[in-house]
Amino acid sequence: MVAAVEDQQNGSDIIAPARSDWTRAEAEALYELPFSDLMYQAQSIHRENFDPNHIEAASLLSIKTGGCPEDCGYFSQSAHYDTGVKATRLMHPDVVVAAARRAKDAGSTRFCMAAAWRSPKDRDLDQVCEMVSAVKDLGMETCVTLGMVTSTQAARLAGAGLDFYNHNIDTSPEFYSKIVTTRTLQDRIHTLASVREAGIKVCCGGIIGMGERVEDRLGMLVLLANLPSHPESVPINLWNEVSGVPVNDTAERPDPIALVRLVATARIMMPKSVVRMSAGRQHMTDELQALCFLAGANSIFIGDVLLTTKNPQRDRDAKLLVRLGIKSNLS
Ligand code: SAM
Ligand code: DTB
Repeated sequence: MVAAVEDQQNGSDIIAPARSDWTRAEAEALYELPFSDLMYQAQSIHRENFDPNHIEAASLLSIKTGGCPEDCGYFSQSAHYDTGVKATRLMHPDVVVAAARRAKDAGSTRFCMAAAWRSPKDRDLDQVCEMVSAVKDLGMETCVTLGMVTSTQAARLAGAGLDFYNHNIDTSPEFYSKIVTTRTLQDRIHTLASVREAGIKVCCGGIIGMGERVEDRLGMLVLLANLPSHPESVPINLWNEVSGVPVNDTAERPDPIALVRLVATARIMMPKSVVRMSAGRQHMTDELQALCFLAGANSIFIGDVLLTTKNPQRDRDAKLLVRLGIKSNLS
């Protein structure tokens, strides 16, 4: 067993420096610890870095839906597949700001605006910058996901006051090309570097439940944890079913305990990152969510829909957080 992991398993001496030199073997050794040891370490590291009784509530809005030219085998908005999702134009900034205000009133502190683009056109970016500034003026943190951006575009978003850019690596380097065929993992990493260079915080994670192996899930965590800086936000999405896309043929709902192990491993490998239980929570029991929070997840999306798929009802989330004594802006 890897020495650092062995030290941690032996008990009290928890080490939590932010490292960027994780090996797959170390990630696997953590993941395979006896459940109780893994949870103890994850919870200890979580407490060193965060209030364990607080969860961030974020909201999502699809500001431009459907017709995406990219071929991502999981995506309801890809123009390559007939999923029944209707394509729309970019929303007017006033409509976006009204939605952000409702999200804030419902308890969200972060507002994420998503557009189904391969990359934004400059004239679209003007409108997105206007949205970012206006949402920021409401006192919310802002996040956008617009596909690939150049350094110049990232600098413009930073100038508008953007806090976070969401751009996921989605899965392991080995599994990536089985899911996404129109852009490489290197393209993704290039955009992440442009966003960083502009001084915007990075939101980067992936999906589980597409038919990948546990090794792929851990490979994804190793790639995230070995980026030049850890992403400030790490969304973990459980694949939400979409009919008409290829992932339907390979998808397999992960064992709930395997999900908790993955969250705990992410918490240990990226001690200061906010780990979000992103898509797929409507398939999770309250007990499973509670275990994920105990393992170190500390962010959720609230609201009845994500982009095109369902999310738990706000009331169910509010009740669960109250039952767990977790503070958020929901109740
Ligand atoms: N065009 C943007 C881009 O290139 O990043 C946005 C893509 S999508 C809205 C953002 C992320 O949501 C994806 O990278 C994927 O991780 C997640 N996602 C998309 N569809 C999903 C689904 N059906 N279930 C779970 N996660 C999903
Ligand atoms: C992320 O990692 N998850 C969010 C956000 N980034 C943009 C998107 C989830 C989408 C779930 C599928 C849908 O509703 O269409």
